[in-house]
Amino acid sequence: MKTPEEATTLQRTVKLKASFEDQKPGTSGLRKSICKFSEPHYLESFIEAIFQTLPNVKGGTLVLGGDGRYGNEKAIQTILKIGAAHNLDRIITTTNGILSTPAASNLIRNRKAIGGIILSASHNPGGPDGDFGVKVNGANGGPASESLTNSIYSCTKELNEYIFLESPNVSINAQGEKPLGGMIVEVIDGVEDYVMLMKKLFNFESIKQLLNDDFTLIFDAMNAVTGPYAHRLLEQLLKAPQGTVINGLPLEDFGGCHPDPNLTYASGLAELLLKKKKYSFGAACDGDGDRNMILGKGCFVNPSDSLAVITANAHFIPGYANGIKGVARSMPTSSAVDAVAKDLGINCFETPTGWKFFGNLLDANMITLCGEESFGTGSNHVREKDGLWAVLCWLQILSKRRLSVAEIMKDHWQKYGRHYYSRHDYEGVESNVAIALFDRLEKLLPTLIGNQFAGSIVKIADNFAYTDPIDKSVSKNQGLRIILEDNSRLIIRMSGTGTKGATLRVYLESYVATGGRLDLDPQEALKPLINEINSLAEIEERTGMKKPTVIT
Ligand code: VG1
Ligand code: CO
Repeated sequence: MKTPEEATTLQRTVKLKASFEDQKPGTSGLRKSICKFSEPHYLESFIEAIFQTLPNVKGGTLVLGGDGRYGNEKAIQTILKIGAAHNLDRIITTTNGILSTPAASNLIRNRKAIGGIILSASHNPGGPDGDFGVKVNGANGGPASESLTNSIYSCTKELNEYIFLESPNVSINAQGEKPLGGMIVEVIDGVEDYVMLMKKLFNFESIKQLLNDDFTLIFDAMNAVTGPYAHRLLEQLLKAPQGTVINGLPLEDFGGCHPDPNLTYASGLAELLLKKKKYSFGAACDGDGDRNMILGKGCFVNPSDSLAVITANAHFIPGYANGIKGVARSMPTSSAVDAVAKDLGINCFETPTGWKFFGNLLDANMITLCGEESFGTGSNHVREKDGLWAVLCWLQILSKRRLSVAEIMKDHWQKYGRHYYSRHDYEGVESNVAIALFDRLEKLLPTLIGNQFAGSIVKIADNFAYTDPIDKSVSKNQGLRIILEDNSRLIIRMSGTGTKGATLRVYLESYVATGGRLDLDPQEALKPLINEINSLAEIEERTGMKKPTVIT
């Protein structure tokens, strides 16, 4: 390897100036097909824009890793060389570049880094035909704010060249410190710090006891990043039997699967718990480890309910035993947690979709727990949602309450009433079809107010806008909502993370108070809303799809 004096910083002229034009505003980073990322200078240009925009790059420390998908190590090498040319003091990466999103968030915070780059397209498929992504996190450990994201995007439009250090690759298959030009590449074990954090929050002894008793557990890492974390936490430290963690080796193509922990893409696990009723508890995480799905024997826990249950039972978890400051949920997430917050006498904030909107509330210590309907749950321990943390929350609650998951849910609904909830996703819709459907519906909204809708009357019909309580920034266009007098809610948004055509998401919620029917199938309970929105928005007519691609 060349010494700093010998190493040369090269400049390369960028030829793909306009290639980020179709970047969807609002996403904290870039998520595209691997094919797009393979275009010459594409990744390099985006990384250059990050280093030109992120504050304090010169002399700073950056955290870098990914979910192990196809292209992970190659991208790490590219970023190391561009980072060295930008005079970073240090890049902390992990052995073979494996680092989950919540673990990255923790490292950024622990090591006082200027931020991090996480190579992941989250729950999107990987491999040579799959997707790749670059997520940018700020110094608080959370996804880049909208303003930082927009500045990076603007920078890509102005770029004429990028710089990198000409040097051989740095070996990252073993821990240690290696110089790269004037920069240090520090390779660490990506699991260690995260495990230490979990030990601070949870009582491992009581979970161990639960697992020792008549309680069976299965965890599906979906061939993605959580494998090494789950092996260490569940099997080595909590002494769950070997084999508890399935699909525990991160694979470049996730074994050809779609690493999205929901009833469609984790159907094997769902079948084991829901149909075969084989285990007391089952869980899965997504590609980069920030999402979670919780299952009990014969019982699927809706993510919105999961947030509500964790909030109502937080006092059983040592890390939260002193009480919680407040909670937040994304707008399309059901109001189940609102009912718990009301009971606890704490604030409940409603934010737009995307974890970045929780950042300011967490930093200001206004909330302790937060979550999204899209299988995301988390707390102030990091600034990302955290899949394995949610699994440990449930195990801790179960270890104290000694009820089954189904009994916990029943008990919860008996106390707070039930927020029946479902999300219908229409994937791969032609973009202009989706846009036309959306625009037409938006224009119709004002005419709905005061009128009959699915057996109730429309109270609010608008496009959700959010004013951040801390920095007062306004985020408009966050989803169409129709709220009825009986507190039913219907939301329609377009996905910002899909990479093929447009994905239309329809969120449905209706509330049944204690005393009403609490044991219905959600699709049955929501039938009137489903029918009404389908005909109002002309979903089948316009998309040609008879049913949604994914029903949660
Ligand atoms: C989806 C979810 C959203 C989540 C985002 C990132 O976004 O709906 O709740 O924050 O993915 O999750 P969209 O725009 O496709 O609906 V992940 O696991 O990529 O960090
Ligand atoms: Co994810």
